[in-house]
Amino acid sequence: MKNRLVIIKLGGSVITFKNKPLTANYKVIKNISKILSKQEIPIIIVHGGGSYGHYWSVKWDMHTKPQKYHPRGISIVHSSMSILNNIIIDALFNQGLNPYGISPFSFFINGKLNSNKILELKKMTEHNIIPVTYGDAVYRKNNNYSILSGDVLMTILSKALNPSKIIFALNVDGLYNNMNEKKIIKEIKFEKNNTYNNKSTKINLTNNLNVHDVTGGIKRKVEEATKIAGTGKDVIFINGLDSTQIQKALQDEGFKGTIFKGKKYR
Ligand code: IP8
Repeated sequence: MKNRLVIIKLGGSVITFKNKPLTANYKVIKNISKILSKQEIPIIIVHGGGSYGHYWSVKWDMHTKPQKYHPRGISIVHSSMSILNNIIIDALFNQGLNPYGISPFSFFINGKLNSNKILELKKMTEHNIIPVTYGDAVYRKNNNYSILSGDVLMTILSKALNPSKIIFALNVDGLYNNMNEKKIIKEIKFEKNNTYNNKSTKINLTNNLNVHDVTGGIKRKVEEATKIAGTGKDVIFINGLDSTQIQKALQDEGFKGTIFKGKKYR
């Protein structure tokens, strides 16, 4: 059977108002849920922390580096992420879908990725379930925790599950050549030396960085997209605030955005 699995990351700036602590963007979440309810394809969703997880991570000085963070911080970051996860689960469920929230805690054992557990996500989609996982404060080992970004999860899941499509829904239309012209770079090709060809365009990442983002904002997304494309798969960046772009990307209908071309397609 043809592999049709799609993995989609709903960015924190799409599903929450990044500058309003603990505020979800219910309208956008509903629009995206409606679009997803019309698809007849196996889907896994990953979502970011936005004004939930990032808000508390900053307050408790928690980062991506595994450390013995304060237990109050660990608890509140995780709890805020599970609240946000439930908001998304409810919206998907209300559109007739069968979402199943999963903390990435369950993907690790003895500080290492548990690949058998990750493979089960794909199995679940065969039974019409949509696994919905997310960036979180994750137990590593010896009581060290770290903030695991949903972007890193995208790389982990893409490598393990060989999806047919990988989409990052952002709060911008794609990668801009620079912040003055704001021209979308349509395609970025992999070079032999594992870098990207963007000679005619200079990707300006610094202007996109967000101070409330403990996991690295757009820079991290580009890094993860680069890693995934290095394994041969295309990665699509689109604007998730416009849910029709998600529809178009899912249906190959000429969406507006940036494609990182997978290495093998050159
Ligand atoms: O927004 C980070 O996930 P991201 C989640 O995908 C937390 O980087 C807990 C800050």
